Amino acid sequence: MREDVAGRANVEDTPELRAYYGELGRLDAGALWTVANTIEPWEPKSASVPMLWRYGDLRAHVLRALDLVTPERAGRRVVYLVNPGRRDVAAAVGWLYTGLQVMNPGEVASSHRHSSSALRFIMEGAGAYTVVDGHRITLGRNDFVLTPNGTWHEHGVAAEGTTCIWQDGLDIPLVNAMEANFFEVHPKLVQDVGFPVDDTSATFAAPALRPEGVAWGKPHSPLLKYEWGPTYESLVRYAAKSAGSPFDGALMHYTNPLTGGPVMPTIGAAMQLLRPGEATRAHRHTGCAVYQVAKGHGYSVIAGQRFDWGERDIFCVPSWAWHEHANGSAGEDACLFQFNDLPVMRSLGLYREEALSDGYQGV
Ligand code: 1HN
Repeated sequence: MREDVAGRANVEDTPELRAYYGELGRLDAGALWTVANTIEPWEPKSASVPMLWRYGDLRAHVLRALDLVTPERAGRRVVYLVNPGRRDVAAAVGWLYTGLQVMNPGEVASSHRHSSSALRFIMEGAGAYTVVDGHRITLGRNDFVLTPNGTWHEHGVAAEGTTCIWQDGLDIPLVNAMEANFFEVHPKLVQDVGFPVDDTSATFAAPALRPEGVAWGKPHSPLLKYEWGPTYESLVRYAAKSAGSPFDGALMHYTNPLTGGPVMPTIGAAMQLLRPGEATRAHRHTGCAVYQVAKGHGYSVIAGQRFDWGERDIFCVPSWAWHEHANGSAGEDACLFQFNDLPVMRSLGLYREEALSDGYQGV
């Protein structure tokens, strides 16, 4: 504590002051100097703690929900992940929510829309699909799909598919904190599909090509699905020709193809590739992220704590926590998917980043 610094509160405790604080409290008021050092920390102090959720621990429990509840009764058949420091707001880290949703072939959850933005990252199974504002999107392993705020959406698994598990990511805690959340159920329960299947991919996923005559005024990406195949291929090509980032290896942000900006106004996402044996240097920044291991195994050091991860494990990095990542294999690359609140940090002018001078943290 540096309470004796000029400009920081440093007031003695006296019976007279204590009585004064009591009087202010009865008027629903308070003396700023009693809280100033707490509400104005020297630097961000995340209430979230670094966490790793092992898929091996969670998977059987996620599958058990299939027998316990129907999507109709549960609304969403989801096991959500809780940060011990953020239980009160149901966040996995910061103001971000995440959960694992499971569905059997032939099941569909009813259509709805809400003010929070959402995404899915497909973990296992075949035949999953999402319908977003009349666009039906087919989904495979490691595909990433958007359900931007305000869009009607529902998810299901085709009758000829297999049991599917995917990760949901939402900014629900953020939108609730902003007291701006609305939720509506679609009048039809399942919306009509109004476009050819996967039309947004055919229109907007061509590499560095922009279709003629497209008018798009919405704040989110018009491309709703980012497939694993081309994403991985792009990362491999990039990693072969560029050193990438000293802190992240070969990392590429998923973007709105029309603007180059983030996929949604409040949630950004990226996939990074760590080359065989690669260990990145430590940095920290404002903004937090939820990661899922899309490929390989390795470890991350987060705020001085080592977390060993394997495929499908989920971990989080709180705001302003030092972090570095390492591929645990000398022969295979490792890939980390992440979603984050960086668009919020950047658009509000709150983004700040710092490298650790020693390069690597002690554990
Ligand atoms: C939601 O709409 C979905 O659409 C999943 O599948 C999880 C968690 C909180 C609020 C809305 C979905 C959600 C959610």
